[in-house]
Amino acid sequence: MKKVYTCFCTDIIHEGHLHFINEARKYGELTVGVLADAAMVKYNRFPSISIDERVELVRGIEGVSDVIVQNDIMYDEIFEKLHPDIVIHGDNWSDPSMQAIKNNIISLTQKYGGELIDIPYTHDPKLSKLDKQMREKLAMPEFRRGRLRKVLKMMPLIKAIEVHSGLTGLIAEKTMVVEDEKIDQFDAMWISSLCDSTEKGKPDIELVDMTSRFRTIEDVMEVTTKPIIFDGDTGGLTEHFVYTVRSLERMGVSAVIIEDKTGLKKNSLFGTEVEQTQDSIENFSAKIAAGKQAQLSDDFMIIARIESLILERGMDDALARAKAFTSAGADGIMIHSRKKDPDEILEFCDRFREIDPNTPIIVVPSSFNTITEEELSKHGVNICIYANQLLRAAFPAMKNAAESILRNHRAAEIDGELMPIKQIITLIDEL
Ligand code: SPV
Ligand code: MG
Repeated sequence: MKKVYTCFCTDIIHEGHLHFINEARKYGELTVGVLADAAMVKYNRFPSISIDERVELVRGIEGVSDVIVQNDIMYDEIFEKLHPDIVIHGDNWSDPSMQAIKNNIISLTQKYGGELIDIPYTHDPKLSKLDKQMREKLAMPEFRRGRLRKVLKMMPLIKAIEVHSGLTGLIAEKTMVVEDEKIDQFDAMWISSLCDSTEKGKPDIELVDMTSRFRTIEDVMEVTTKPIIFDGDTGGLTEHFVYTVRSLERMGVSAVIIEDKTGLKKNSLFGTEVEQTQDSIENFSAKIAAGKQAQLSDDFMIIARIESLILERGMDDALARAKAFTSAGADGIMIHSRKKDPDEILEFCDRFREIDPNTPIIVVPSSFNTITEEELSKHGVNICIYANQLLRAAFPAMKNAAESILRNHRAAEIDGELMPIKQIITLIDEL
């Protein structure tokens, strides 16, 4: 009997899978690998049931001799441990991530022996609908809300990118790169007050009201499934913040970050160049506690953002606040800096980790942008937010296109720099 191996990355078993198993078992004794949680997330297939449940689901299928957990989307560990004679895969090799998997399997068969056999995918509208419904489930508020806490448990570092519209949401949702045989993508989205305001041509001073900010959330939510972290600015008055918490929870937002400033908030990247007032530890702690008291689900997170380094009040003040805000119930601490050098951020992280090994640390490396995710993770950072890059990328490109049309009195000259209409419309899913 030949040793046959295939990997499953699904939460439901339908006729297509059963057909696939039936074909695969014809080649020999079939072991099915079930892709582990973290690998599924990196591959943009968020599991809606646990790994144990997925293993049981596959174990129950007739014709499956053994079930194991496959820890990585690439097959190195499988070939080292199992030495399969045949690896069976669907014939859906078209996108770059699939190509990378195919190359990986082929190079392993050259090293260890064995062969790769494709089985054609079943193209049945009924089955495609089932797959689509599974994806839609991930977009439901109840499910999406808890997704941030889940990924925090699965992965050492979560990468979030700024989104301010349905289109930027789609970029955060779908962008995937393959490098050094590793597939990577963003884990979460950040709805920045700076970008939400700038997109509307308004200053970042809590001028764009909550109704409008919620509309942005809805636009993003309608077309994506990834968890949303909302920039709640100061949270406003405590009496208002409690309502904001309830609304965000109801919509399916995973977390709100509020900063310890008061009065007319200005963007932190202005630092001490403009007048900004830091809230007292007592007031801000009371705001956090009131928010935690108001929230109805266990999933939702209220994260306290500390502005002591921005306002040059010193490291000890930042640490004292971090301690107080976690005691008041904050589910995470965001520490911000506008220095180019990451030293003060790293010092904060190291010292905070000495007193608190668990509370998630969130950073926004806009100014200290040379530090890598790996270095941040070594210092205990759990969430890295790329807070404004999509907007900053779009603005000069749009301005350039507008200037080119004005200068040339036609659009032909700029066309080569623009995405073809056909490509941009394929980004948009139709129901
Ligand atoms: C935002 O993106 O709106 C932020 C981060 O709050 S920063 O602009 O760096 O203050
Ligand atoms: Mg902001």
